[in-house]
Amino acid sequence: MRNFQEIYETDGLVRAPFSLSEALVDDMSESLEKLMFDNPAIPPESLICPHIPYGTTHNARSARKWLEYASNPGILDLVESLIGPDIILWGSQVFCKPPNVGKGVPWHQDGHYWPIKPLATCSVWIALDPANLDNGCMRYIPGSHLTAKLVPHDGIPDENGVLRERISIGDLDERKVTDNILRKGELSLHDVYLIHSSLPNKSTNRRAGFVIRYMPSSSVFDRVVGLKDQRGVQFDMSKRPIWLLRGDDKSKKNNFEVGHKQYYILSA
Ligand SMILES: O=C(O)CCC(=O)C(=O)O
Repeated sequence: MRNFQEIYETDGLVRAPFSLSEALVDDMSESLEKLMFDNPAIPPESLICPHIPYGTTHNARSARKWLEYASNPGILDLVESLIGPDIILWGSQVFCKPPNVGKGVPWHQDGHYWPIKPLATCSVWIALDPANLDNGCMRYIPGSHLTAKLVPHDGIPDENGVLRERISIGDLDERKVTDNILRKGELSLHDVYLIHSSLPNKSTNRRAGFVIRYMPSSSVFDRVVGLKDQRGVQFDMSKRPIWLLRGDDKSKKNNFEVGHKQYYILSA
């Protein structure tokens, strides 16, 4: 039997050995209702960076609670066991697919979009609702991260899609597609090179996931790349604040001041 770390290493995605408490997930769900209410113009599948409790150029108007969720010690212990003790929080997103109309997410590798050098991130996907075949759970290709290479992504004609680019179908081995079915409160962790996607929500049940992105501090969040090489990303990441949640900045090149003070706090 493979252990937690071995599954992450070989498959690129592993389910956590525990669920979050009902009280915490209920609190997150309540925060999600408020987040959607406060951001009526943002599609609920693309609520970017609620963990940043200031208004930035692109993140959803949010509350400090999301930063607390992202700093949860139990979650950080899991992440530490996969990427080591020096952990930087640099991103998050709520992918909430409303019943019947929730959009799918095209096949992609997260790293295609991100200005991190060398490329490294562990994403924690928390199920705020059950995620299953009916409501568009995440799907992935086990082992697709192992080459540690980005495959080509093409532009998508649909301006309103969740992403602007997707992996060319010819580059996919669809026979290996695996569904990441999770109960409410369960969480999975995936690698930056993993090829994954999700289908639209055609069911009558909502499917919401809160994803938190952590990188080892041996990598650098490169704001110059963030500005000039945006690929399919709709916004500028050059002023995004990042947080060193555990350990030291091993690269000694990360900037933990940019983006933290120049914005006012919207709600406590
Ligand atoms: O929640 C989804 O359907 C997609 C999530 C995703 O692409 C990600 O977490 O990187």
